[in-house]
Amino acid sequence: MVIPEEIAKTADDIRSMRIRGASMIAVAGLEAMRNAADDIYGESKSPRAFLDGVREAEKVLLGTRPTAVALPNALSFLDNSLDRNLSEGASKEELRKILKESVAQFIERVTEASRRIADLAMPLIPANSAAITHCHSSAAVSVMKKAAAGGLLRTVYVTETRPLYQGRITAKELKDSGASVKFITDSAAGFYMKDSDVMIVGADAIAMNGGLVNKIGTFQMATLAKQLNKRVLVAAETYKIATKASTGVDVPIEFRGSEEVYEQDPALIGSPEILNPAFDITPARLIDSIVTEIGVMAEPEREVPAMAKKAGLLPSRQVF
Ligand code: RI2
Repeated sequence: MVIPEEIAKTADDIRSMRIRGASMIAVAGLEAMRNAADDIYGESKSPRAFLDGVREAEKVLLGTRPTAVALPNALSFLDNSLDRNLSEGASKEELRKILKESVAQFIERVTEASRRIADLAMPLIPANSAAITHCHSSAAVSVMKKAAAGGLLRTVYVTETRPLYQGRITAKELKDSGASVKFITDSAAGFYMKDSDVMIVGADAIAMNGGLVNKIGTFQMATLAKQLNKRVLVAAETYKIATKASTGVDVPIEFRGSEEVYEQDPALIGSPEILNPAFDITPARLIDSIVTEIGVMAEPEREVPAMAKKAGLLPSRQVF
C-alpha cells in the first residue's frame, strides 16, 4: 500500500518534535489515522485488506519516537476494536466507520482524563504551596492550573528543560493561572527545590513496577526532592502504562541528535562525543503518588498492574 500523505506528514512532525508531548502525539497519530481512513478504504479490496492497510499505516507512526507509550496504546485501542469487529464479520464500510468512532472515543478519553487527574490531585497539593516542574506535560499543567485557580499553588518554578526548552511552553501556559511563575535553568533546580513543597511532572511511560520514564532530568530532580523531603507527584493517564515493561529498563530510551545539544562546530569544544538521551528512569521509591484519571497510586511499586487492569489496557502494539 502507498502510505497516505497524511500519515507520512504526521510521522515526520512527530519525529522532528513539531508535534510533541505524549498525549498530543497520541491524538495527532489518531487524527492522522482518521484522515487517512478514506484513502486506505479506497485502496483495499476486502475488510481484511482494510485492516492490513491500517496496520501498515500504524507501523509508520509507531516508528517515530520509541519511548512514550501513549501512541502505541492509542493505536492498540483502534486496532483491537477493528480486529474484534472483523472477526465478527464487519464489512469494509463498517470497519471504516468503527475506525472513525474509535478515534473520537479515544480523543474524548484524553480530554476527560486530564480533567479527572486535576480533580484527583487537588487533595495532594498543600495549601499556599510552591511547586517545581520539569519539561512540558499537559497532564501536569492541568494539575497546576487547577491548584493555582483554587488558591492552593502560589508559586511554580519551571525549569527551561534543555536541550529543546519545553519549559518555555509550560511557563507560557501557566502565565495567567494565578500562580507566580519563576523560570529557571535546569541547573538551578537544586537551588529552588528547597523552596518548593512538591515536584509535579508528567510521564512518557510507567513501567509495571512503578518506574517512571520521563523527560531527561526528572530522575535527578526526584532524587533531590527526596533528599530534601519534598513530595513527588506524577500526573499520568492510564494509557501511559507500559504493560510490556516490567521495569523502566525495559523501555527503550530515545537518543536524539547531537545538534540539539551543541549547534556550533564541535571542533570548538574539542569534538567530543555528544550524548543526548531524551528520557530517564525514576524508580518508584522516589515517587509519592501517581495520579491517574481513575485513581491515585500511593504505592506505585505494587499498584500499577491492578491499575492497568482496571483501565482495561489490552495487550498492546508497543514497539518493545
Ligand atoms: P503529556 C514529554 O515528552 C515530556 O517528557 C512530558 O512529561 C511527557 O511528554 C508527557 O506529556 P516530549 O514529547 O502527555 O517533550 O502529559 O519529549 O502532555
